[in-house]
Amino acid sequence: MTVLNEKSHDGAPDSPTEFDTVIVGAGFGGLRMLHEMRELGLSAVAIESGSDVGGTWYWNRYPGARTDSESWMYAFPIPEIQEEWNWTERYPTQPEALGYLNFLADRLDLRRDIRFHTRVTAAEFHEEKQIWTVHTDAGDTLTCTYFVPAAGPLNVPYKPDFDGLADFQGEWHVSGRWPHEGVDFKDKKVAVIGTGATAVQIIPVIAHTAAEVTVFQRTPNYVLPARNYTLSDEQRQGIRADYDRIWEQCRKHFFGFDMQPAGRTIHDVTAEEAQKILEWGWETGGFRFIFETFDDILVDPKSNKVVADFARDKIRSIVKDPETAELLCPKDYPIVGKRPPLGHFYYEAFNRDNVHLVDVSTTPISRITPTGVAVGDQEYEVDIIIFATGFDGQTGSYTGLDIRGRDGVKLSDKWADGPRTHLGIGVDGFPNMFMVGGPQAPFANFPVIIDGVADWIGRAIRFMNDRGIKSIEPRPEAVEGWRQKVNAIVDATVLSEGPHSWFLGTNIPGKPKAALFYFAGVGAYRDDCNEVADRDFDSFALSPA
Ligand code: N01
Repeated sequence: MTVLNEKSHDGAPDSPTEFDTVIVGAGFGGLRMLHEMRELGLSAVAIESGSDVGGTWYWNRYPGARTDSESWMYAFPIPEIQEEWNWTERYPTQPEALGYLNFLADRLDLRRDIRFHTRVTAAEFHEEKQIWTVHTDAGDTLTCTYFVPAAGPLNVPYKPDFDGLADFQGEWHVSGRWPHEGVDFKDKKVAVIGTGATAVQIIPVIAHTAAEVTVFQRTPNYVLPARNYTLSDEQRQGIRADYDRIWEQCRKHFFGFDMQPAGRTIHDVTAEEAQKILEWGWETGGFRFIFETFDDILVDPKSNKVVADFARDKIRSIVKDPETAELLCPKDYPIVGKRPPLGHFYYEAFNRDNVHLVDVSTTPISRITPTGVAVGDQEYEVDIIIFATGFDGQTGSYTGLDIRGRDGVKLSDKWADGPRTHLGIGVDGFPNMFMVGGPQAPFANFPVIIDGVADWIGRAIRFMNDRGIKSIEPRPEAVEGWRQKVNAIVDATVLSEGPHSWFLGTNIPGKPKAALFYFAGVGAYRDDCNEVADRDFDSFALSPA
C-alpha cells in the first residue's frame, strides 16, 4: 500500500512515504545503492541534502579540487556507463567527477527516486512492526524495511572554533562547503588554514590569482607528486577494452587500485637500487610511489625511513628557501602515518614570492582578528580566510543523525568510545540497517569499496527473501571481534603514528581515538565479507518473518 503525504519537496506534492528502502545521500554510495535496490526489484528513495547528486563532489568545489584516484578506477563497473563515459585526464577535476555522477544518475534514470534539498534528521527502528521510521527536515516521515545510510566518510566538515571569527571583516569559507558561485581571489590576500589533501590542492591554484597566500601549517605532510596528464583517444580505448582486468585487480589490490604489488621489500635490493626504484615511483607519480615500489613501507619502520628520507630530500631539492623547505619536511612521523596528499606543483608553489608559510606547530593560531589571523602576538592581515581544516570523518556522518535502534538505543551513545560495527556494514541492535562504506570498512579507493558493499547488501537481502527472514543484525560478539581485528591491524602498521589523523579521529578535539578503518586491504575485506555470506550470514542474528 502506498500512503500519500500532504507535503513534499522539489515540486512533488503527493510523494509516497512507504518504501522497502530509504537511503541517506546521493553521492557515490547512495547512487550505487539505489541502482542495487532497483536490480533487486525493491522500492527505494534516496534523501539528499544538496540540490543535486554528487555527494563529496557536489560540496567540495574549491579551486584545484580533483580526484587522487586515477579516473578509470574511480568509477563503477556498470557496463553501459563504462561503455559510454569518457574520462579526459588521469585525475579528473571536480567538475568532471561530478559530471560522471550526473551522467550515471541520468543514464540509470535514478533522479526520479531522489529527494533533493532534504536532510534526514532522525531514524528509529520499531520492534513490533520490524520497520524503520525516517524523519527529514522537510517534515516528512517515511517508513522502510531497510535503512541504508550512505552519507560518505567526509560529509561533516570540521572548522576549529577560533575566537574572533564573528568579527572578521573579510570573507571566510570552509573548503567542504564551497560556494557554487566561486570566490574571486584576484588581488586578495588569502589565509589558508591547514595543509591536508584539500589545502594541498587549493594553494598552488589560488597562488596564480591572489595577491598573497599565507599558509598556516600545523603538521607538514608527505605530499607525493600526482603527475597528471590528459588521456589520448588511444589510451581511452585501451582502458575501455581492459575494464574487466582493471576491476579484477582493483578488487584484489590493498587500496582498491589497478596497481601491481612490487613483489619486493627494501631489504631485497641494494641502497643504490632502492633509490632508483623510488626515483621511478616519484616520477611515475601518485600512489604508485607507495604501492609499486616496496611492499613493506606500511609495516617495516626501516623501509619506511628510507622512503621518508627520499621524500624529504625531494622536498629540499624543490623548495628553494632552505628554512621553508625544512618546515615543509615531516620529521616526527612515518610516511603514510597520515594520509599522503597528492600535489600538483604543491612544493613548487612555495618558490613563488606571493606564497608564505607560517608554522603554527608550537605557537598555535590564537584568534581571528577583524583584519586577519593572529599567531601569538603576530597578526597576518588578510581579506579572505579558507578553512581547509578537515572533517569529522567516518563517524560524523552517522552520529550527527539521531539514529535509534532496538529499545531506543542511540547510535551516538553506542559509539561514545568509538564505532562498533560488523564488517563496517551492520551494528548490533540496529536490525536491517546497512551502512555503505561505514566506519571500520576499508580506507581505499572508495567506489571499489562501495561497489563490493552494495553487492554484499544485495546478496544479504536476496538471502533474506529466499529464506523468509524479516530482519538481520550482527551478533554482539561479531561486532566486538571486528573491533578487535580492526584495532590490531592498525596497531601493526605505521598508520597509528601520525599526529591528528582523521583515520583515528584524533584530528577532532575530544573525539575518542579509535581505528575508523579496516586496514588489511580490499582483497582481505572482500574475503571476510564473502565468507560471512557463504556461511549463510552466521555472524548475524536472523529473525523469521
Ligand atoms: O583534511 P585533513 P583534508 N590549527 O584533516 C589542519 C580526502 N580528500 O580536507 O595535520 C591549525 O587531512 C590540520 O593540521 P594537523 C582525503 O582522504 C581527498 O585536507 O591536524 N591547523 C591539517 O593540516 C584526505 O585525507 C581528496 O596538524 C589545523 C588540516 O587542517 C581527507 O579528505 C582531496 C587546525 C586538515 O587536514 C581529509 O583531507 C581532498 C588548527 N586548529 C581531501 N585544525 C582527493 O581525493 C586542523 N588543522 C582529491
